[in-house]
Amino acid sequence: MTSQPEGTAVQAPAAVAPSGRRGRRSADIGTLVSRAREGDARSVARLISLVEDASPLLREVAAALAPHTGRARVLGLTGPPGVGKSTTTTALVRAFRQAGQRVGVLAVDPSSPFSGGALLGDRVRMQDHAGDRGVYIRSMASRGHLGGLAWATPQAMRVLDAAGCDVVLVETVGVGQSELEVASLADTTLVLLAPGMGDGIQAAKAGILEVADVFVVNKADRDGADTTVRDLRAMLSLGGRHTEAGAWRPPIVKTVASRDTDNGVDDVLARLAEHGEWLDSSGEGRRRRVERAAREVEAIAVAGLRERMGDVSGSAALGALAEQVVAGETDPYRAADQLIAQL
Ligand SMILES: Nc1nc2c(ncn2[C@@H]2O[C@H](COP(=O)(O)OP(=O)(O)OP(=O)(O)O)[C@@H](O)[C@H]2O)c(=O)[nH]1
Ligand SMILES: [Mg+2]
Repeated sequence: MTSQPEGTAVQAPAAVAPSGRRGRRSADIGTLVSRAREGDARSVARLISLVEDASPLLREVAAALAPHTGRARVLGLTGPPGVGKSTTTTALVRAFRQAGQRVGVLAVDPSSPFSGGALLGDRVRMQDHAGDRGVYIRSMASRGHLGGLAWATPQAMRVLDAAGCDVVLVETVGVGQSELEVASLADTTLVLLAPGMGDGIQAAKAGILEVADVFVVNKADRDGADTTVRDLRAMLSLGGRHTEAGAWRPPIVKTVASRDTDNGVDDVLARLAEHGEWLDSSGEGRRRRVERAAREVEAIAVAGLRERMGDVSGSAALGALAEQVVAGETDPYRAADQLIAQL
């Protein structure tokens, strides 16, 4: 979630549906949500499209979803390009399915034309062909505005949550800001690194050390995996949030996600389960969710204020206040207060 929304998508939450056909549309949204809750993939897809396209019906969608949300566990996966996020996601989906869980996947790819999300979709849809309705996969397209994407992702998560997913996996390419965003969306954040990726360790230094709940050193079939693990351990021992008393100490797991068996994914699942228990027992899980909601409300409110401020710029009221400032009758601060009071 970005705190600086921009572009058309983020203005949409403040938009109000045209009143004329509201009744009929509300009924449609209610039907869509009911069908999505029954596991109808097409209804889930339509709801996500509505939120992704920042449809004017967003408010109705959000209101209809709200009573059915709050159950899903959100797992964020982030890390440098090519580290194996999609492969790991696929392996995790398989494991969660084997455990009887319903899984939603959002592949958030703000830039790459070689979307790992698309690849992943193809791979897991093979299971869909076998009749598995327990997996829903969606690639979130950027449509050119990052802020919009960051904003649309929590809405899409909510759709999957309401649709009965036990687990929602969110894959984001770690390109700086985005891994912090994914961390703010997730209950548990997995940071993936691979041997020989100097970049990965640099990125870790730059901040993902703080956001990681579980480190995954993938491509452990390659030389240097143990060195990467050692480097990470050394860095973690230097201090930070996780060294405080009672804090969660992020474990490091080695994986070979591209292998079907003996790939370390069971270890990842075990660490995820432990982290889930810690989130519950420490109260941190609740705290994260409240924080997440607060940021979301804030972003929508700020977007709404900006939209209203947009109406103000060039208005007669602003013109009159500007005249008073020029004439020395008031100062810009008082004028701004008056303007805000008029909103
Ligand atoms: N040797 C080896 N290759 C792997 C492993 N995991 C993934 N790969 C390969 O690494 C490449 C990139 O994997 P992806 O899962 O697409 O990586 P990603 O992090 O999702 O990539 P982006 O979404 O483009 O950032 C693919 O060719 C995978 O087959 C592994 O454990 N060992
Ligand atoms: Mg990918």
